[in-house]
Amino acid sequence: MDSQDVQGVGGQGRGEQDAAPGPTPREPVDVLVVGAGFAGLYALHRLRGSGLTVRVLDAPESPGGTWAANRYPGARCDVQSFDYSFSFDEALQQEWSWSERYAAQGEILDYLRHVVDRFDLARDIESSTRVLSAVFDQATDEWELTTDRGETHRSRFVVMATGCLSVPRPPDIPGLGRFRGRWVHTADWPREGLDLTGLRVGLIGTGSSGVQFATAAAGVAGELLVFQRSPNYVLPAQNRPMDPEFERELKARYAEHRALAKQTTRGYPVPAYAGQKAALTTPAEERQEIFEAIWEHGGPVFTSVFTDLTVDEAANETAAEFVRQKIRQIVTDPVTAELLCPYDHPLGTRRPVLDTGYYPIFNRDDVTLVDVRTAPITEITPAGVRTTEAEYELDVIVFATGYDAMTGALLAMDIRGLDGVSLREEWADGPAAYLGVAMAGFPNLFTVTGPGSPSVLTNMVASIEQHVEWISDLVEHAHATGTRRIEAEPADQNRWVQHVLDRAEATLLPKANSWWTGANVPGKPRVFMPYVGGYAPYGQVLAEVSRDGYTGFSLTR
Ligand code: N01
Repeated sequence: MDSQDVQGVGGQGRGEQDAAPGPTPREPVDVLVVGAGFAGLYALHRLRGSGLTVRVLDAPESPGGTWAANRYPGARCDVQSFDYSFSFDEALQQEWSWSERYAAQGEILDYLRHVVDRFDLARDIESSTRVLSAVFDQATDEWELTTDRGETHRSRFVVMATGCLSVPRPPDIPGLGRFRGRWVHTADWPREGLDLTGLRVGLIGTGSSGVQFATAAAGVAGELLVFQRSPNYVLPAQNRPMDPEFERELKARYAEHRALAKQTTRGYPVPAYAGQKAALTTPAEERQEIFEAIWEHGGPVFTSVFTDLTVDEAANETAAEFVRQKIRQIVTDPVTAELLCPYDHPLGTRRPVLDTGYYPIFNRDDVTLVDVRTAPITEITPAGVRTTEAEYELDVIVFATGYDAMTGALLAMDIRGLDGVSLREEWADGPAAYLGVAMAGFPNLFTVTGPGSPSVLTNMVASIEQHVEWISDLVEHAHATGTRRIEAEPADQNRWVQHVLDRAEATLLPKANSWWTGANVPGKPRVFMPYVGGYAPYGQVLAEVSRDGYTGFSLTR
């Protein structure tokens, strides 16, 4: 989406106006997969490897999911490259080399293109094909998906690999249509690029996307104005070029490293000293040393360094104040430094933001922090942004305003299960899914990293592999046993949903207004969506469910 294509945000593609009257039915397949990011690509490879016929339908013009969409300057992953990559194929992980500790967007997209070629995936992927609806046919126990190409696709099983952060939130500020300059959303950066050299650029949004963009744009833009509503705790990634010696050593024991990752709560190992002690019972001097060590180590593991940071507000405050002290040390203007300090939520209750030099940009003369909490933005004017206090003239406005996360992509489609019941209605008060992978009343349909699974709290690639493998095993089992219908039991689903809520409530995580709770989207039910139980413990639950004959599911032949 950019100023020339406002419609792109919010799940609408080329639109129904292109659709020929009367959809054309396509040859049925065993499994339809929706989405061709990490999840869809692996689902295709894995299911095809079981001898099933699989077709992937994907709205963008080429595969890559979030890494094809987020082409904004500075876009980079906040999980280390050698962890944020597929582990299912030893040869793949041996042959691929990451150039940095944290991979930039372009490199991850190159990796995914390599995966597509290496496993000959392209022949079963239909790009530029947006699924508009999915309807369960009770007579045949099959799904029928209708696309914006005016075609219908049928299969017994459907895997929704639609991503947790794939529906950008459109800017909801009045007046945008009148803006004379150019505006863009970070999640839909122009493919041809956008030269910001010398321009007056305004950035709205200071989450992960905004922070990365600001860091990259400072010094390129003639002037950068960062409109900040809520400060976040921005932690250092400590990114660096990949050390060839480290890479050699890691690759020599890659399988062992992955096996260790499978036993962790995050889906990747953390330093040995992390998670050993409680902050409140550790003497202040030692606590400070441990915070310093993990700050130097870098990465999102900061929030796991003590056992009590996410469950005890006083413990959390020790970490929060450590970060505020760092901000005050880095940012020389005390007023700006104080504005950048978060006080309104405990550290880690919103997704931690990782940076590669964010706070120092505020020491530059050409970067200004505009506090839009005390003086909110009222409108976009033809010249720029107006707040309750001033008007700021701009050539470009960059919106890093986030996503309708976790449920947005699923609910953008009209999904109808048994008796025509719609998922939108079922989820009107918040998402409910058994194990975060299947919904009662929607047989044979599975979600990869859906709400109620650890997903966004973990290394997404590890969680994707975990889900794809489990779903594939179930589909293979069904195929082998002539099972026509797999359905989550409502009682088991209710128990799981309650368990997910109880586990979240035992932590500080639901306390903040975050996209984890849906609080960033007006009108969205406020429910803490991911499962805080952790990657490995959740994996054990999945393993027990399948070992015991798929408890909580009814399997009908
Ligand atoms: O989105 P966000 P994001 N006026 O929702 C502000 C992943 N990710 O795209 O906090 C003014 O976090 C809003 O302000 P407030 C990662 O999981 C990963 O940055 O609501 N401001 C907030 O500052 C991440 O968490 C990577 O007060 C407005 C911002 O917009 C997730 O994606 C990189 C506003 C939205 O922040 C989402 O991150 C990028 C308004 N009207 C993303 N409306 C990496 O791997 C919204 N805001 C590193």
